[in-house]
Formats: sequence, C-alpha cells, structure tokens
Amino acid sequence: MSTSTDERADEARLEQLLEEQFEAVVARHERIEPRDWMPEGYRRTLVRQIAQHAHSEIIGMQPEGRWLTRAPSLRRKAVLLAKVQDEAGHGLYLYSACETLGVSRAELTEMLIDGRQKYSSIFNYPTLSYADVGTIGWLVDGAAICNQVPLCRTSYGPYGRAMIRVCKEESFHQRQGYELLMTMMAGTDEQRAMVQESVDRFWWPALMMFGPPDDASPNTARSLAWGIKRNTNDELRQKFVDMTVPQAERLGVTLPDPDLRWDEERGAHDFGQPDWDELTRVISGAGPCNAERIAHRRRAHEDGAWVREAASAFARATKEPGRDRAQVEQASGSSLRDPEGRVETP
Ligand code: FAQ
Repeated sequence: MSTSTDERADEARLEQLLEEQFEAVVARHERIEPRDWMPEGYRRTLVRQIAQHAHSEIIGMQPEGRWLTRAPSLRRKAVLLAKVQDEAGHGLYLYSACETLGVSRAELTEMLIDGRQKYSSIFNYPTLSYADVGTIGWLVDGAAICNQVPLCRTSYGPYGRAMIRVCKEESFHQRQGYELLMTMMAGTDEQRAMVQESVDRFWWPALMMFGPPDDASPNTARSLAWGIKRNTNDELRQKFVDMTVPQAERLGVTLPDPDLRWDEERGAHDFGQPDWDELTRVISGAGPCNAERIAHRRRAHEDGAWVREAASAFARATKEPGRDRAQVEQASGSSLRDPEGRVETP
C-alpha cells in the first residue's frame, strides 16, 4: 500500500471510531458538546432546527407586540412588555446555541430574511383582538411548552441547557395568557364572545405548530435516532390536546372540533385533523402574514445596521495594541464615565 492509501485507511478508521463514540454517547442519553466530533448531518439538522426555533422567538414578538400600545391597563401593558422581551431573550440564547455549531448570528439572520430558513407557521396569523394576546399565551405558549420540555433532554448540550430556562419562562407566559382569558370570561358577554372567536381562530393553527403528521414528517426518524427530538410530532400534539381540553372546560370556551371526545380505551382524546394543505401553504410563504412579518424583520435589521457597525468598530479599536476600553471611549468621546470610573447619568 502507498503512503496516501495508508493515510486514507487511517482516516477512515479514525472516523469510524469517532462515529462509534458519538453513537455511544447518544445511546447513553448523555450530551454532545460543541467541541465533540459529530456527524455532518447531525450538525446540519441542529442548525436547521435551532435556527428555526430562534427565528420563531424573534418573529413571534410581532403578533403580540402590536398590542403593546393598546393594552387596556398599565398592569396589562407591563406584563405584555415583559413577555415580549422574554421572547427576544429566548431568540438570543438560541442564536448563541446555534453559533456553537459554526454559523454566525449574522448569517442566520440573512437566511431568515431571504427565506432560506423557516420560522413557526403560527406567527403568520394575524392578532385581530386583544383576546388574541391571552389565546397566544394559553395555546401558543402551551404548545411551545409541550414541545420544548422534552427538548431539555435533547442530545446537544447548548440547546438542552437553553431550553431549561426558556421552558421556565414559557410556563409563566402560558399562565399569564390563561389568567387574561379567565378575567375576560368573567366579564361581559361581549368579552366572552371575543375570547371564543379568538380560540376559534387559533385552535387549528396551534395544532399545526407540532409539524406534519408522523407519516409525512421527513425529519422525525433521523432526529429521534440522534436524540435531537425526544418525541414524534403526533405524540406531542396528543399530549397538548389532552392537557388543553380540561383547561378549556374550566375556562368555559368550546374548542372548535366536532370530533373531539375522550376515548376511554386509549385513555386519551380523539380529535380531528387540521387542514394540512393550509400548513404547507403557510410554511411555503403563502400564509396571511408571511410577507408582512419578513418585511418588518428586514426593516428592523436594516435600521439596526449602524448599531452593529458601531459595536464592531468599538470592538476592533479596543483590540488595537496599547489601547484599552477606557482609552477608546475617551478618544471617541463616548465615555459616560467620570474620571473615577463612575457611570455618569446623561
Ligand atoms: N412551522 O420533518 P418535520 C415559540 C417544517 S414556539 C414551520 O416534522 P422537524 C414560543 C420543518 O422545519 C415555536 N415549519 O420537521 C413563542 C421541515 O422543513 P425543512 C417554535 C414547520 O424539524 C410563543 C418540514 O416542515 N418552536 O416560538 C412546522 O423534525 C409565543 C417537515 O417537518 C420550535 O421551533 C411549523 N409548525 O419537526 C414565541 C421547536 N412544522 O426544514 C413567541 C423546535 C414543520 O426540512 C410567542 N422545533 N415544519 O425544510 C421542533 O421541535 C421541530 O423542528 C418541529 C418540526 C416539531 C417544529
């Protein structure tokens, strides 16, 4: 054998060894960390899913955000503001988790804006009444919790750890939505009608959040084998329905599904199927608000360009030999610190 053939054989043996090691870690339900070897398909699947998840959190600020200026009281406004800001934080943890896989946040944002990466279908529906703020908290954050609690045990360390904090906050979001709807249901007939109308619009899109049915889900089998997903789309959809039906009864709203009933034998609810063609349309860009959501995101990205440029210039300047942060701040006149280093109030 020539040297190069030897080298190729060595590389193949090494690759096989690394792959066996990776499979063993996944089989023991332990974590894969950023510096560990991983198959390229595993890395690509994670980038796809985590990026899509991050984009959903960021785009997901828009439907509720438009109600910030019209919240009916200071208390409601403060709660909604905190909730929308939490979503921004979730996006940032997730972009950071994705960056550990070798792709930058700038690249991810470009891929979202030019349509190469997706975000959750649910955020392409409009928020037409204030009750939608409650319904999003109850149903959309409720669905997000069902999907994300198992992801705390996902095989990729940075993603699983981000999910732990995200789930705690989503849990608060779900309760604030339910509490808002409870308050409205205890109000006037008009308010009760608003809640029912909102639930009628969001029920089916919420079920679609879990993705296509298992027999039409191209990624599930591979993602389960790699421990990225811990449950199938249909398993999580079922869990969501079983969790939500008693909550709807307590609330006093009717879920808009004539086929919804308890199946004694299965110990679970039977329910109707969403319009899967609608999901396909929304995912492929033809939902009611797709164009508006991306246009808004693109505008925000362009408007923020000067901040990114200033931050990069500052970071570059502080790395120049012999210059520290204080000197750069002083030279650029940007310092808000007094000579003793205390922050000045402008
Ligand atoms: N929307 O083979 P599968 C939140 C795509 S929570 C858009 O089953 P997979 C919190 C899928 O990407 C919402 N696209 O795919 C919040 C794939 O396309 P691709 C975000 C969808 O990945 C609340 C194709 O269809 N949560 O934001 C959807 O195994 C309130 C085939 O599907 C997450 O992202 C959909 N609904 O399973 C924020 C959770 N469903 O890329 C603000 C993490 C499927 O091959 C306010 N993600 N697709 O071209 C997941 O668990 C999975 O990615 C699934 C999809 C379950 C979403």
